[in-house]
Amino acid sequence: AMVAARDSKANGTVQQVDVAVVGAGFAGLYLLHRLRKAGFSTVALEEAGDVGGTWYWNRYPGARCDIQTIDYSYTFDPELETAWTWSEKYATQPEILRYLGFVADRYDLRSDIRFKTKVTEAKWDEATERWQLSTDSGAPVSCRFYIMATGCLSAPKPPEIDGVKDFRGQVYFTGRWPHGGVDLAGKRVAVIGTGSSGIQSIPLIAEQAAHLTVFQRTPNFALPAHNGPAPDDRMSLLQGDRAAYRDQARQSMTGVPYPQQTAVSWQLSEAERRERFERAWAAGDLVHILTQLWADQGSELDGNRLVCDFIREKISAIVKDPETAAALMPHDHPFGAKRPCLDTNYYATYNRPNVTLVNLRQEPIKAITESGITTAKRNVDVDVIVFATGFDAMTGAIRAVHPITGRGGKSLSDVWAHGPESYLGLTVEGFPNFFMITGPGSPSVLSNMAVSIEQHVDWVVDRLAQLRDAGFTTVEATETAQAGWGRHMADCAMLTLHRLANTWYTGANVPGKVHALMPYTGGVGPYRSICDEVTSRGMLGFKLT
Ligand code: FAD
Ligand code: N01
Repeated sequence: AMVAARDSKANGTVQQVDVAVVGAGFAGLYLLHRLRKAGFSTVALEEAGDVGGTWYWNRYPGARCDIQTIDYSYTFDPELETAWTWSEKYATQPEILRYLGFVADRYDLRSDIRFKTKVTEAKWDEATERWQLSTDSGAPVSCRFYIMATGCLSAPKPPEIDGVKDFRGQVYFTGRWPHGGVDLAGKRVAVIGTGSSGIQSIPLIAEQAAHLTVFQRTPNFALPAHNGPAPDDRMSLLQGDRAAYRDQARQSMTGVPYPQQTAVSWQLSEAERRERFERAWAAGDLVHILTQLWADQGSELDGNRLVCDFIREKISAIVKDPETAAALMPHDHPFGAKRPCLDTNYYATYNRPNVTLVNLRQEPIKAITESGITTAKRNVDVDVIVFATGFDAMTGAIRAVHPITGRGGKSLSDVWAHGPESYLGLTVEGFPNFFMITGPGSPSVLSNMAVSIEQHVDWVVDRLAQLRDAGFTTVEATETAQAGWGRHMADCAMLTLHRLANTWYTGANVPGKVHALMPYTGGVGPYRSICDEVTSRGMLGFKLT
C-alpha cells in the first residue's frame, strides 16, 4: 500500500481503497489495524509528520494524561498490554507518544499512513457510490467508506484577541508547541487560559520564567494528581483479573472501572462526607472524585455544591494571598459540568514571588500590543505569550474539511447549521458510508477516550465486514433514527448538570458557535448496549442497499 500511495502521488492518479481513514491518533491507528485484519484495503491520511494525534501536537511543559495511564491504553491485544509498561500513574506526553509509536511499529501501521497530508474536501459520488477525498498533497483518494478519526480536541481555537500580529515577542499555542521545546529561562511570560492545558503548564513555566503573568477569564476546579508510580490498589485490581477489569471499564459510566455510587449526599453525615472527600482528594484521581463521593453530585445542584465547597476550602488553604485565592475559586459552574483539571502544584504556584494572577473578570484584555498585553487597568510587558486557549472541540476538525458533500449535494455544515445532528454520534443521515469516531452525539470526551475509541472502532469495522459479507454496498442512518437520537440526547442531558455550564462541551468557548451539548451524557456502558442493540435488531435505524 505504501508503494501504491507513492505511485499515485507520482503520477497524479487517484488512490483507490475500500476505506479511507482521516487521522493517525489513538483512533486512526487502531482503525487501520482492525480494517486490515478484516481484509479491507485502506489508507490513513494525516496532517502531522508522524503518528500520535493529540500526543503529537500537545508538547507543552507538563503535558500528561489525566486518566490513569493503565486505563488510558489500548486493550484490544492482551500481548500488547504486557509488552508495554507505563512508568508513572499519569504518563507524560513524550511517553504516551512513544507508546503510540510503539503500537504503530508493532503492527506495521506507518506503511499505510500518508503523513503531511491534509484532507481538504470530501464528496459522495452517487453514481459510483464512493467518496472522493481531496488532499493538499499527493493523490486524491477514492473510497467506499470514509471514516473521520480526526479527534475531538485537535483544532486549536484562534486567539480572538486584537493585536496578536503587532506583538514583537514570541507567541506559542499549547496545542501546537514546537518540537524542540521553548527556552523560557529569564523571560517575562504571559499565559492566557486556565483550562487543563494552562493548569498543567503554568507550574513548570513559573519555574523557568523570570516572571509569569497568568490571565484568567474563568477559574476552573483543579485537583492534585499526586503523580508517582501507578497505585498499588489499582494495579492489583488490573493484574488480579485483567479481563474482568477491562470489562468493568467498558460497562462503566465513564470508561474507568469504578463501582456505581448509590448513597446520596443527604444520607451521609457531614463527617462522612468530609471523610469521603478527603480520601478522594488524597487519591489524586478525577474519576474517583467525579463518581465516588455521592450519587447526586453530578445530577443535583445541592449534592454538587457540597463538593464545590470542599474544593474551594482547599484552594483557600493553599493560596496565601486571600484576593488571589478568591479569584481562583470557581462559582459560575457546577463541579464536573466543565472538565475539571488535574494538576501538580497548580494552586501553590500562586504563592511564588514571580507569579501574578490577572483576573480578566475585573480587568478584561483590551488588546495585545507590540510589547505585551493591555487590560482595562494596566500594561503588562512580556517577552513571550502562551495561548492555552483551547479548541474548537468535537466538530472543529470535522467541519474544517469543507465541504463534506453528501447525497443530493447537501453539505454537512448546512445540515449542522443548528448544531451537530447524528445517529449515535457515528453517522449522519444523508451521508452514506460516512463514519465519525467519537463524534458529537457519542460519550467521547465525557469518558476515558481509549475505551470509547475502541468501542467505536470495533463497532464500525465489525459492521463494515458484516455488510460486505452480506453483499451490501451502502449504509445510511434514517431520518427517524437520527431525530430519535437527538431527542434521547436531549432527555439524557436534562438529567445531568452539564447543561448549566458554558463550556467547550456546549460550544460556548467559540464565538458564534451554535450552543448545544455535544457529547452523549447517558454513559459509556449504556451507550455500548444501545450500539449492540442496534446491531442485534438488524441494523435498527439504518438503511442498507
Ligand atoms: P487525535 O489524537 O486528536 O488525532 C486526530 C488526528 O487527525 C490528528 O493527528 C490530526 O492532525 C488529524 N487530522 C484532523 N483533521 C485532519 C484532516 N482534515 N486531514 C488530515 N489529518 C487530520 N483523553 C482521555 O481520555 N484521557 C486523557 O488523559 C486525555 N488527555 C488529553 C490531554 C490533552 C493535552 C488533550 C488535548 C486531550 C486529551 N485527551 C484525553 C483527549 C484526547 O484527544 C483523546 O484521548 C485521544 O488522544 C484522541 O485520539 P483521536 O485519534 O480520536 O484524535
Ligand atoms: O482548553 P479549555 P484546554 N481570552 O477550553 C481561556 C483536554 N486536555 O486546552 O473558560 C481569555 O479547557 C478559557 O477561558 P473561559 C481536556 O479534556 C486534557 O485547557 O472560556 N481567555 C479557558 O480558561 C480539556 O478540557 C489535559 O472563560 C480565553 C482556557 O482559555 C480540553 O482538552 C490537558 C480566551 C481554555 O481552556 C481542553 O483543554 C489539556 C480569550 N479570548 C487538555 N479564549 C489533561 O490534563 C479562551 N480562553 C489530560
